[in-house]
Amino acid sequence: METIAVDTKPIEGQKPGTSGLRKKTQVFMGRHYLENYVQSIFDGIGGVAGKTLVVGGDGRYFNDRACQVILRMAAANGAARIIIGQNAILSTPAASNLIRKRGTDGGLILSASHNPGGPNADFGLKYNTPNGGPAPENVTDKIFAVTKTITSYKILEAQDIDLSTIGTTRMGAMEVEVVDPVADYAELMESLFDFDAIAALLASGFTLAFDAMHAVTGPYATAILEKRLGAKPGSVMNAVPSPDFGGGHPDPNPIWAKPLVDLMMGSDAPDFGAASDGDGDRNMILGRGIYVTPSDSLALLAAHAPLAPGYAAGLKGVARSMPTSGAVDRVAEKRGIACYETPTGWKFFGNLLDAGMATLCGEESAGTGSDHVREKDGLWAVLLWLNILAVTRKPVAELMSAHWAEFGRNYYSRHDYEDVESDKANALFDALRAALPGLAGQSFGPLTVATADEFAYDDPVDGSHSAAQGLRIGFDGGGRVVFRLSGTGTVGATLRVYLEAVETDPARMHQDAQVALADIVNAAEKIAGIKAHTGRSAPDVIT
Ligand code: VG1
Ligand code: CO
Repeated sequence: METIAVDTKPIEGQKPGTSGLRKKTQVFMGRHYLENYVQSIFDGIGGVAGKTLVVGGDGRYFNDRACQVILRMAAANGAARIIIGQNAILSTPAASNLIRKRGTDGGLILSASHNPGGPNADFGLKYNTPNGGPAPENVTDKIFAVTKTITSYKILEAQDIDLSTIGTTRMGAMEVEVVDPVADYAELMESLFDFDAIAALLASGFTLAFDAMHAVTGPYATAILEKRLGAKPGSVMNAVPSPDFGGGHPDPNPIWAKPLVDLMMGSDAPDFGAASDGDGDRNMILGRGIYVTPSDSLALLAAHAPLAPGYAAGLKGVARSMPTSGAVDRVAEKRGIACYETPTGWKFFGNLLDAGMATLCGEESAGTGSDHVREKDGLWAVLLWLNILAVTRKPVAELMSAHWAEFGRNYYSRHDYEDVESDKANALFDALRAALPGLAGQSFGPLTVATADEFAYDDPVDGSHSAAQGLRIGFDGGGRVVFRLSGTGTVGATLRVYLEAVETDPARMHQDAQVALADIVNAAEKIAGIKAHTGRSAPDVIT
């Protein structure tokens, strides 16, 4: 086997966005593109000679081919060992766990998460650092810099490795260890939750439906929920991962997981419903007849987490991304624990978790997690919910009502405008940014602006500064609208409008969210001129 250096040119790179690099699959499959990006990662982290890396992905189209390329390049670059999931499969939280448990020099995760998969859909790749978390900006900046100057990459001339058989083989001088993708993760879950209590709940006739959305959590959920905890066979739906996720978007929200939502709202609804995304790091939670918003889920989990053995000592603190509702803030306030507000993207939670300042973290986009790994974790959230349900033996709807009665309710919704022409989206932001200083005190319908600013974050641990993280406008009474551009899309710009209204009157806590948010929606339109700028009359996706 011979290492060859291939001459190449800088790639039409992209500053890694919210989470790694996402591009059309055809771009990643294009001549030298994947290779250039992998070499840029290796060079950006100071080389991989003598290092051990975890590698795996969500099973989408090109996942297997890309992993073989990564193996040959890691070998050519002198890596000592690669730990890879069987058939190149690892959910994002399982990869994070392996990096931590095995003390590796980080890992490469192949996924475009909730983006669709297939030859004409999306692909993605990201590097996670030795703490198991997505690389922070100082690392992604270095990788990005290499993409602009790269002139060659190294690759071993070798045949594909058999990734279907568990065990250790070699590629050149590099060891390749193929591991069961589920085993270590399942063991971690069992160390955090009272599996006996959950099994007893399920044995008592409690029913659940878990929609794996044809994505990576299928094997994990089947092994843990059905085989280990005794949920009825078939409780896990769409359990076999497919390269194009059955043609859908593996995005666990009421739009893309509509069949599950319909089931949970119907007369035959099981007691509990959940769904997960492409790479297994996000979750949607439902009870019979109720959809729990991700922000509410985070707040409820924060309030009840000590019921689970892994959190019995209480929470050191909680953290949420800025656009996530303030529901968890009030739990933190009442419990007397710290609450941090970070920019969107899990990488910003890493330092807080490493420093022991926060135990639970969450995002409005259905990401919830804790200090057990350094990624958000869909199945973990489901198991924590089940642990809480097993202890309280109360229906989801009753738990939520009691939560709102105690803490107040934050009505919440996100309106997405997808594939907007970038110049139009930028024009909207430029105009809105310019208007921000004059907004305070102005009224829009019944709402008066209290504060208006552009969110920036100073990391309390390493002092790093992240600017331009979203435009936010707060109204008297606690309502809020946030405008942000997505960092994970692959075509045009996605405008996200985050809407929130606070309700403390128990008589008004059971309205439809879109109705409760109507004044905020109207104010958002008046303030930003979304229709005039984008030409759109309504959002593409409402969650
Ligand atoms: C979206 C979500 C964000 C999440 C990110 C990655 O980012 O809003 O909360 O962290 O996806 O999630 P953006 O920039 O498009 O708003 V995942 O499950 O793709 O790893
Ligand atoms: Co994801």
